[in-house]
Amino acid sequence: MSLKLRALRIVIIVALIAGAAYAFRGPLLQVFVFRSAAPPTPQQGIGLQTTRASDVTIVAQDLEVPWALAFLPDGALLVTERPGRLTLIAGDRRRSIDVTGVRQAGEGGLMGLALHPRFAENGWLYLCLTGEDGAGLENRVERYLFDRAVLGERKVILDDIPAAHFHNGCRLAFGADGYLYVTTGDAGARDRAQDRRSYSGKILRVTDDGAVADGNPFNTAVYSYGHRNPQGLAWGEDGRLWSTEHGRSGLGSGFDEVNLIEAGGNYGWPVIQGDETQSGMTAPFLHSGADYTWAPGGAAYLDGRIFFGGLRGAALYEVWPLEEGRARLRAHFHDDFGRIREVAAGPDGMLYFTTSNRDGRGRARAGDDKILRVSPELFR
Ligand SMILES: [Ca+2]
Repeated sequence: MSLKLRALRIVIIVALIAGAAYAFRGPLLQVFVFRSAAPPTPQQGIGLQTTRASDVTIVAQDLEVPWALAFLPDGALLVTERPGRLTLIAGDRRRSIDVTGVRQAGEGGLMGLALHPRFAENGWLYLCLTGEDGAGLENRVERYLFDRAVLGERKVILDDIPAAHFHNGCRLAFGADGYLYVTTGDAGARDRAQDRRSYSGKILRVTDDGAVADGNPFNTAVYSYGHRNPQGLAWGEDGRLWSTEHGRSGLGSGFDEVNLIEAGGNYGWPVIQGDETQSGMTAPFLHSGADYTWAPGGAAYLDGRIFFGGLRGAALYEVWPLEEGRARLRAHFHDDFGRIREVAAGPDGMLYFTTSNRDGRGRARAGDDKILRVSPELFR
């Protein structure tokens, strides 16, 4: 081969590689983010999106900011809609219940939903919502008797949780220990996240009627602190608790977090973020980096992986924890459905997730908002 031809071939190959790198710069940037300073090694490979939007089934549509999902023993689906509706979906049938006292304000409104571990016997359903007391907005956790699609016997089990137009937390989930875990945001007053007497910027752990859980680290409802706006809770099969949390916002976005939650842990907000460390504070297991924003919503654990919704990131994220505190991160359906908020593992082994394009920050598409279902087999 002549020298000229060989040079031409090298130029073409270099141009192709540069073109491909440019075309995939987004996915490459977001597919792998590592907690440690160690760069990704080639052995870990690069996992691009493997799934297609056509693999997804629409379970329900024309909802308004579906925030949390729960599965009833009879197979029906319950969803909170942020303006203040609890909606029951059973096949093609749908019934909405207006929840009294909800005040939708900014990111606040009707949010968290959980069923008691013995729901089949006691019918107890829990909601986390923004309401008003004499002093203004508050977030509170309420328990109801849910019977034949009616909400009865309302009991407020936690109240006076600071609320604001932003950062309300409000995810509810029961642990295997039988206690109810409640996330709270800093409600715009960042320093309160470090104040262990405040309910702002915390993960709380209480009994099924709102009393302090036995063994809590500070003999209060506080389980962990130093949080900004935790939005997802999911336990692994090893019992470890994972939580997704929004990092700094505004002009300097990024530093969204996936945390491994331990009793008494201080997760650093607003003192440390990203890879920063400080004695007595726990850095995130995984973060999005300084320049990328997931805006993580709900989380679910399935088959050894943590899935969570990305609002600004407009993706279904999958975290695969590896040895030595490292993790592999993949983004599925990037931009296919817009903003993704809640993610839940169904009793059928399928993964359910919701769009959030009607929350004032997205562009509503036909049928929004939706509940979608996908088989986790697609991600293998
Ligand atoms: Ca943190």
